[in-house]
Amino acid sequence: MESSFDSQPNSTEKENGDLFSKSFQDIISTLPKGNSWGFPDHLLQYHGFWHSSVFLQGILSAQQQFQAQPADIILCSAPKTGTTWLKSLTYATITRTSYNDSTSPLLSKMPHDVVPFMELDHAHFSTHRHLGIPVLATHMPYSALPKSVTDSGCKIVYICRDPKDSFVSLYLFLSKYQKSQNMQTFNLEEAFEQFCQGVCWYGPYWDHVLEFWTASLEHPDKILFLKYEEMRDDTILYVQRLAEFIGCPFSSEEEEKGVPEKIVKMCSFENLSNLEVNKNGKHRVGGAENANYFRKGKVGDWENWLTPEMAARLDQITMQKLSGSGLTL
Ligand code: PAP
Repeated sequence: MESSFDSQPNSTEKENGDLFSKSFQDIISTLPKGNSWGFPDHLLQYHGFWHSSVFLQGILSAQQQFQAQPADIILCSAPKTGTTWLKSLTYATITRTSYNDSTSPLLSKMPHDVVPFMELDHAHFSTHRHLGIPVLATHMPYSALPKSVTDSGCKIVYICRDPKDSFVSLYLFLSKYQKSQNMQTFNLEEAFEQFCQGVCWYGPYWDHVLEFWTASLEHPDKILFLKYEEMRDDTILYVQRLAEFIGCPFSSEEEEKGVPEKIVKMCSFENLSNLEVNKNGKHRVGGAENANYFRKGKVGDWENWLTPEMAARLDQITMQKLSGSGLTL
């Protein structure tokens, strides 16, 4: 299957890109700056959410140029909430008539390399849609999604996770990356403080979750809202729901043959994290090691990193922020 990652801009796209860069510089110079957890560039606050300048540029560009199609499926999430897993499950589900659990591209490619990331892969050259499959992913908040996504009525799948585990996962991912680049790592307590204040990539975390939660209540036929912990508990059930939601339910013959079980097994943490590509490969964007996207895959690993006081503080913020929403995390 062809991917669009190699796409090069044509000259008009390049000119548009140069003009865009100029107006982007004008915009970012006016934005509030926030702590960047030890990285050289400040996070920037745009319409209530914090972003690195690279991702913000991708967001603004996607808002201007990305044309969603009604058949698109957009996988949405805040960072470190189960994106890699959701990508693999959706990809395996949607391609199951072309591949099986011994021929799937997921066996030789990292999930991030089979499902493009809107902010980076499609923001600038959104006309290049040689995807083969209509699945894309983004970390954008609901309110930042390109208008064509909501207008086209395409399906959105959102995954969220206990903020304690998301924070720990994010902190350890970034520290590992910083070490690999010989950068000084950021202190856990300081990062925790920033996270609590909402200053983290695509944060405040709770606002990200709440926007999608509210939208999913308003448009249950268009937005499927998933929780990492519930999916860990009964992955087969949720893969069946996912398949139905995206319009390719498993037939009774497939169920009898155990197709959902095979997909779940292929996409399990144990299986994916032991594949050569995910053990020793590097992620195409920024050269992060693929292994860094597969750390533990457990529910409740925060217990090994946060003090009871830190956990209580995050729980308290979560309760306050989600109060009255009908959502618990
Ligand atoms: P991203 O935002 O950078 O794409 P994302 O995939 O959302 O990251 O989150 C990574 C977390 O998902 C890691 O959690 P941990 O740090 O607590 O271990 C990672 O281990 C976990 N993960 C990756 N693949 C799977 C999988 N197949 N099943 C369950 N969890 C997974």
